[in-house]
Amino acid sequence: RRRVATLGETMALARSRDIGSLRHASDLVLGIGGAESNVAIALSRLGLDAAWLGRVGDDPLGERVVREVRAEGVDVLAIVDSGAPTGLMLKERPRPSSMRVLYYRAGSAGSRLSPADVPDGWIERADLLHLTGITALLSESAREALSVAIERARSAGATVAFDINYRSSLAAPALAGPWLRDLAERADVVFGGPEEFELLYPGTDGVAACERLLRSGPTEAVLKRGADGATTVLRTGAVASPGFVVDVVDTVGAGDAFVAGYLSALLEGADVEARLHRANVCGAMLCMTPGDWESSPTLREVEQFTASAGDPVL
Ligand code: KDG
Repeated sequence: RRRVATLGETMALARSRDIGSLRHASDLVLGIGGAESNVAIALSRLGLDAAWLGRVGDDPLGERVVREVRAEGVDVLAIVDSGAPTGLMLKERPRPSSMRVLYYRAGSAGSRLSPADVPDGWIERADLLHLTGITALLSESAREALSVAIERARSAGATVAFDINYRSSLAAPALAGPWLRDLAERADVVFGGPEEFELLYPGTDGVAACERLLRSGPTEAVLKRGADGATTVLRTGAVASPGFVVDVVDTVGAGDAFVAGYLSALLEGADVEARLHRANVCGAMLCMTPGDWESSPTLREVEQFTASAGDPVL
């Protein structure tokens, strides 16, 4: 089985069941979420060996993060940091169809990730290293950890995937743009929405920004357009694939499921069309329930969805 390694912050996640402001909500559901562990869980469900590394606080929420990710079959390397708490994310549902995310993560254990946290051999054993821009914006040491991880993966001959995953609440575009661009240019496969590729190369639109990126190192830029599907831009041209119409409950985490679908197919040696198809299925299925990773499908569920995807009620 192919192995994917990923590192980043996973937080406790409390989401409101009620519709309306958290000012009045009384019913919170506790879970966990983090872009990189969402991808690791999704990959594990799709039959790959997935490993996640991150810092958690020495507290019950940190224990919950570790338990939950491990329970999904992910090889977890958690560094317990007694000097800072596990980060927390709240999800508010202002209206039935909208979701608002609030972070309580400044100075969290997860943000204190550093290059020395990653043991010898941990990255070197992987066929693919997956990183996201969220971690890059958490702190200077976390950014440095990603930079060193890329260097190590490249010298071990592993493929490097990077999801730009820009969160404006973590850093302003003027700061984040150059940091994320530097990491993206050192990856092989880069994922992002049109605005995220434009953040790397201001003044260029989605596909043009992808083409610009491909001149700086990566061989594959995957443009995510949500329900409108996705396009992979290669040096030889672009391949587009349509999305699926589903009843959307919560889109948070759909990008991570999409990435996992794409990478799992890539590691199986599938062609670009098949990678995009599986990615779109995984992204669509993730939108159908409230959690950030819970409805990430297994291969069998991908097949079942594909078989019934023509059905407009899906
Ligand atoms: O991509 C989904 C993630 O954004 C979510 O699960 C939580 O990692 C997270 C973040 O930083 O927002």
